[in-house]
Amino acid sequence: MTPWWKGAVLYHVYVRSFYDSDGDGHGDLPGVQAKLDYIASLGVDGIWLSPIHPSPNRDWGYDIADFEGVQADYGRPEDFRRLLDAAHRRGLKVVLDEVLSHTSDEHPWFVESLTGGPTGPKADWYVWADPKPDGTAPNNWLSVFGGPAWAYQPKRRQHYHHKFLRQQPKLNWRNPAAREAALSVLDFWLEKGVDGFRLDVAGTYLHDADLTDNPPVPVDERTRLHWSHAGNLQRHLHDSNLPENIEVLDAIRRRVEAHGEDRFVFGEFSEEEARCGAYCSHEDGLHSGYTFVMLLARKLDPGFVREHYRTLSDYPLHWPTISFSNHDVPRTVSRFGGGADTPDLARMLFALLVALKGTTLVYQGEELGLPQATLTRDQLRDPVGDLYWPYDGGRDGCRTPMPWQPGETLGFTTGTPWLPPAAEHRGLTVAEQEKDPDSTLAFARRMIAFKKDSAALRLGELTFLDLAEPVLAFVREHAGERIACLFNFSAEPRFLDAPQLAGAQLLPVRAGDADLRGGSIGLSPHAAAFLRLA
Ligand code: TEU
Repeated sequence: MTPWWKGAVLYHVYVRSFYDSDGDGHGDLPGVQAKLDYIASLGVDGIWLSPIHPSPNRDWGYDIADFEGVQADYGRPEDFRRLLDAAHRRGLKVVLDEVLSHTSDEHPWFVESLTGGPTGPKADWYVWADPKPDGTAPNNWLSVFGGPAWAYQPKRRQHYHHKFLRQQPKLNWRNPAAREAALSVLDFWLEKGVDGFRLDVAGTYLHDADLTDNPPVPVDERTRLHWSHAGNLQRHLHDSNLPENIEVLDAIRRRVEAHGEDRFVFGEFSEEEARCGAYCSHEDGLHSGYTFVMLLARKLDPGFVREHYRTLSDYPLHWPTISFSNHDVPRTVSRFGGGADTPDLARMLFALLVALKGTTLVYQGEELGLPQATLTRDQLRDPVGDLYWPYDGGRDGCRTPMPWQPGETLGFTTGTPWLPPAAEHRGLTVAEQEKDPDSTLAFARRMIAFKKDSAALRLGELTFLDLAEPVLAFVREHAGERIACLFNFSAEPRFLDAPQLAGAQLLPVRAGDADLRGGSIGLSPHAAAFLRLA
């Protein structure tokens, strides 16, 4: 039987900014529950919740101090139970974000590892190393968030490794007891009935035991990288993305499947598609995964999408997860040069996201075609922006509150919002778009329903068609159903020869206009069109 997650659409809820049920200015679990009918109305198969556990919030929940608890800001454990039941009643799966590569420095494991000294019972639960003889850090590894990936602790006269903030010490997955403790977090939540996990930075569980230096990134490659901070000045070859990391992913998958074949586990990986392909195949590793390749793209380029799938096709058993937008990167419409006034672009990007082969991740607000929010220096809450402004504005511009209805806080809270509702989102609220059958929201619903109804779109193989660029075209095919998917990446109308489409039937689901005449087709600017092939 085909597992539910193959070709499913998951809605990514960034809890802190979704809906505030009690007026304290940030989103919470009862807030998510209050909006479940809206989520279900999109036609999605489930939700992925950003981390819900207690956290000192140095990195907004990605620094966890108690893996089995619920962040007090978000509610009580009963609130999670209610949300889970309410989601299940609506047929929605619930996937948790687990951050098992590192913990908060306030996690009792780390406190014990630090204070118990080099011989204590948890001494090796984190990656501790002596300074070099000259007193400097053990090697040249850099943190993704800038600066050295090592912090010196006088208590142990040693450094500990942190791939992100120094308040996010790396857990030592080479230590069997630490590994078992991390794996049992999965048991705990699966026993509570969750349907699966999104694993944060799943390529980073294992580090090179010899602590080999990382090589620098060649200068010409740096321009390709979106993040300007120091972590991207070297290739993370030895602190992460090790081939043997698959052995940990395998153990995770087995652990998850022990609770039922219907549980789903997918990972977040860095830019390396090939590694992601190797880490997640239907035989080994995780069920699925996604990289930052589509998330960092800034140019609408058919060649780019082709190349992404070409690399993945080296791993025929790999089932991709497709994500264009999340809480870490600028919102899609803005990244590709548009804004609130380019709904055509927003709809085409949404259509492409849903039509590509894989499990689809929709980030809250993507269905509304939201552009990136502009914030001032004093409004920033993300440590990355705070540290690197103005070179890197951080990630707050994609984390502003979900716009529900017109009004000062856009219906997000009755209190003072933790991040300002975006001026750019006025006029794009859920309430306003609900009234308009031509809105981006209405289109998003049609597009998801189309995927649900079409086995080709959900499960089909993807084959690119040779049409003149900048039109991207591919066929999705499954069990005799063949759907051609066409996307005009240009802001100009395009007329092209398309003998492959002669006799095809143009389907009513469409963004913009399409006109099929014999062996040629016309597409309006940023149109997305679908055709049933004989
Ligand atoms: O993000 C992974 C991450 O490392 C990204 O910062 C990525 O490397 C970069 O954008 C690509 O250049 C995850 C979470 O999604 C993020 O919110 C956390 O801050 C991070 O892990 C640490 O837990």
